[in-house]
Amino acid sequence: MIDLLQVSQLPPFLVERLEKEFTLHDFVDPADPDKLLDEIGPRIRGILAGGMKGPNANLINCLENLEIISSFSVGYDATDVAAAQARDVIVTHTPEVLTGDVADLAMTFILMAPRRIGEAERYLRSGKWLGGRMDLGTTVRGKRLGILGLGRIGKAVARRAEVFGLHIAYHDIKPMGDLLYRSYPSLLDLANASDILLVACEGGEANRGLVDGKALAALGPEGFLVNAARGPIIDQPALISALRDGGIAGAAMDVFDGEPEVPAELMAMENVVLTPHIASSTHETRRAMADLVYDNIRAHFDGKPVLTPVPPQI
Ligand code: 8YV
Repeated sequence: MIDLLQVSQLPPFLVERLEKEFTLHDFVDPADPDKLLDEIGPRIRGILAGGMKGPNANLINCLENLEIISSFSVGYDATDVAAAQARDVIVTHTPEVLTGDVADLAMTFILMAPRRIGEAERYLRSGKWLGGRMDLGTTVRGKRLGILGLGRIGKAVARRAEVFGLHIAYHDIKPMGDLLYRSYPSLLDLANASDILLVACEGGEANRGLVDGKALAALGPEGFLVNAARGPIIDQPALISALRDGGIAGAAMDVFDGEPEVPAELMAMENVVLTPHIASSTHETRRAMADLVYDNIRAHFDGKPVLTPVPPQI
């Protein structure tokens, strides 16, 4: 059987399916990684990765017979794709199948933060309602939604937001062709012209800290920030300051810099919605992602083209 290295947690149903046809080696948290690699490294022909944990250049380059990395995620910033592709190692991911669920969560956030839904639930549960009505929220309809990164997920959120009567604009480094949405040449221009700023761009080093203190200041004291992409895209200390000092009105986030650790300051704030990276976490989507991870691996080792390769990065 072909040997695969599993570097990230995967759903049990995917592991079980793969184990019927491949030998899987658990490398999620190895006690002695060097010893294990000495033993099995030369046999490894594939890596199973995830959105938050993938192989770095060192690991990729020490596996001389590596042919493919299949990531259980649409985002591939955790894998050193450039290092893999430089060695002609194929990298695959799971686009499309999770777009709907991720967009649904982002749209939920766009409603939740201005309407103060998380805070309202805490208000009721803690018995505060008995002491009087909660403060007012903000209407979402008619507000300006700025989308940073108009890819598959950004577009899917835009379609949902149209139905809720939001005015949509975006900033993207890629030309988008003819769209009905207004394009802004920079994030600052977009943030200036937005009531709600949705982060929907790729993660990775190039975008680390992209949403910085200046962008948050441009969003302004009545603005809301929504992030269901990657935590490090936002300068987290700058966000905490802006939320604390009234620089922005509120935020809703599914991802964090350094997750699963979430800063205590954020946890203590009322004007934030926080979820534990659940955007794609539905039975249906996780099954579809697992099928795609399997299908990519199977296709490759059957000598067929993979279904969803990561585009060339170099
Ligand atoms: C997953 C993700 O939670 O697809 C992505 O990029 O971040 C999420 O769908 C993650 O990949 C699980 O490993």
